[in-house]
Amino acid sequence: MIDLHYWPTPNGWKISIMLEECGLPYRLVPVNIGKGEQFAPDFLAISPNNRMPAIVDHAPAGGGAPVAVFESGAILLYLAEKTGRFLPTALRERYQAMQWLMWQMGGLGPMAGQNGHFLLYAPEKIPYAVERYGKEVDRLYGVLDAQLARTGAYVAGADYSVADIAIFPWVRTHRAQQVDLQKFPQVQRWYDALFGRPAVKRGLDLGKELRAPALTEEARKALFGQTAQSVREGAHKAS
Ligand SMILES: N[C@@H](CCC(=O)N[C@@H](CS)C(=O)NCC(=O)O)C(=O)O
Repeated sequence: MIDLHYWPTPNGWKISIMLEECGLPYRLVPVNIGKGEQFAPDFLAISPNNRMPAIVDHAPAGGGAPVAVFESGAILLYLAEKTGRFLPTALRERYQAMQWLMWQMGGLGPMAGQNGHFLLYAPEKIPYAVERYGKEVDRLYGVLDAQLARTGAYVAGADYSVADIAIFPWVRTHRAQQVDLQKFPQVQRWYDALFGRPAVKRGLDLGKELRAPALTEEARKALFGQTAQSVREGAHKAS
């Protein structure tokens, strides 16, 4: 059995989608990041970066002690290796999938995260930040569109892979990011194809009842004022 430490956000969806795609049994352990539960000592022992998702595999390959993994990209690779699914074995295809997974982890995810922050959550509009991240997200969608035109199928080639599973949840937020998919026809084609997958739907639905309708003052404090001190205290005393 796998424990999935999770909250329904784009980074969380990557793993709920992967688990559903692989048909692996798992148990949901909610981490309410708006209430500061990412600083609970038990959670930090698994995920020292105080971010979800994280997993604990109680039945790892080869037996032995449970294996804990944090960082969604590492979790996707772990689950792909465990199941032999969604990561090609041939050298060239494998590194296509790897590099687009890293592109998501180092590019699209962080940039879209900042874009969303300055569009939706910043207490005042900061035009420079909105423009900076808006343009970068636009550029990244252009890169993705061109890649999908090259493959004519999935991000890393002919086969659906961990790269698609990592990228899709962030593209799911395109409206909030003020990205018009009509500008990116290949992304639109790919997005519609993935959205039609039952496992993707189940992954997106996991824990949707947990989502708060709006960002509360408590959540704002837990999420947006963190410093090294927050980590040292192991609690959301971030302000
Ligand atoms: N690079 C990390 C990012 C994870 C991440 O940013 N998770 C957010 C939710 S989408 C979180 O846990 N936020 C809690 C916080 O900011 O304290 C990954 O891909 O796993």
